[in-house]
Amino acid sequence: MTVEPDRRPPLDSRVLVDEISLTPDLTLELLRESTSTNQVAADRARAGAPDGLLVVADHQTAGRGRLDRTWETPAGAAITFSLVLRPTVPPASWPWLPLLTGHTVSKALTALGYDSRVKWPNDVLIEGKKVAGILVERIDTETGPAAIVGVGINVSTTAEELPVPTATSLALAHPDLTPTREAVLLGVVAGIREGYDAWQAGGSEAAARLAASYVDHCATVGQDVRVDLPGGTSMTGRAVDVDPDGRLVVETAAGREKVGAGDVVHVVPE
Ligand code: BT5
Repeated sequence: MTVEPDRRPPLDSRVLVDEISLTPDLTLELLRESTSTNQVAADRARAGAPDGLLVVADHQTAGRGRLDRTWETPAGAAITFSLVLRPTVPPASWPWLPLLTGHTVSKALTALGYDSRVKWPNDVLIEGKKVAGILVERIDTETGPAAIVGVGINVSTTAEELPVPTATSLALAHPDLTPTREAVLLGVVAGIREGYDAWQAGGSEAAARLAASYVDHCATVGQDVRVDLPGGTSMTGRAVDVDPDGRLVVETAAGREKVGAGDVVHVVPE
């Protein structure tokens, strides 16, 4: 997919409106430009927006990553959206939401022909490079807690435009496949909605199936890793599993450790 950066078309609102209106449990708010869709979706949820509000920005100018990091996407090259969800699963199950999102985004990209995997907890990789980032935030609203599920996917971004060398785009990973941004967006959103609904409705059996499927498709399990922990320390070892709470299980020299949050680096042997 070679699209000249200055000739990228805007998202076709008619295609998105037509498709999304066929899905009763989604409502579309399409913004030509937005600072951060997670910010807008959180504002809407606090103002009472129901489960299923989908805020899409054609161009996001101040995208947010985890831990105050930024998410950078040139106009017309990426997909940036946030979905308001109002989970009814027990609080103990919430940590699975980011993992579920990464897993379903990866599955949707696989259905479009990409060889995609998840790096724990939810970076979506193609050939070891990050093609999509996910930021799930829990917020309190007057009608109960809501989850803001934010997803950014690099679609036609060129190597020069990517902010870091560890990133890739769909176009760079597989130039022969040329899905439109609309097709990628609709496929990914449908995948998240479907996976989320099955998980919400299916109780402990669905949770166990998700965990098994996640572990099977997680690029991290079985790898030698370094985990940079939020406190500034790090640990190294072999990632061997994901526990029922969604934590990464790492076999270290000092025994098995469980990690609930951190940045994983896959250590490739020299
Ligand atoms: C993430 O954070 O990966 C979460 C990104 C979530 C972005 C979506 S877009 C729609 C919604 N609205 C928002 O405001 N955010 C969400 P983290 O794991 O902290 O990774 C951030 C790091 O990824 C940065 O520090 C860069 O190193 C790198 N990065 C930034 N932009 C990137 C890009 N376009 N592609 C790949 N890597 C990128």
